[in-house]
Amino acid sequence: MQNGNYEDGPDSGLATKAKPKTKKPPLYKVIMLNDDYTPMEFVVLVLQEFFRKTQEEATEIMLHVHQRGVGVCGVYTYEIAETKATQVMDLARKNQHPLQVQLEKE
Ligand code: TYC
Repeated sequence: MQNGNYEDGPDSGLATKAKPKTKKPPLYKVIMLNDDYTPMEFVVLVLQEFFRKTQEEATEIMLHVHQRGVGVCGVYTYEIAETKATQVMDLARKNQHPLQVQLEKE
């Protein structure tokens, strides 16, 4: 009989309650590393354009990375994180900046 929790009678010991199958995908931080050569303005622009930060947020993150060596640009599913990291590194390389970003599993 299909009757939810009581499928095999009361106290059968079988856990038959339907669990909602909403598996969350793993998330990845896009981490930005400090260096001595990438201009501050370029980092702020990257944070605004690729990570949808306001100028104030972008400046705050850039200064954090500048002072502490590393900071989080955003958290995404793997494909989005990987795409953003690649786009940022491509743009940096085209502008001859050594800016590095990495993924870190949450
Ligand atoms: N340290 C760089 C400078 O003084 C600025 C900078 C900040 C570079 C953040 C990279 O991820 C970075 N021009």
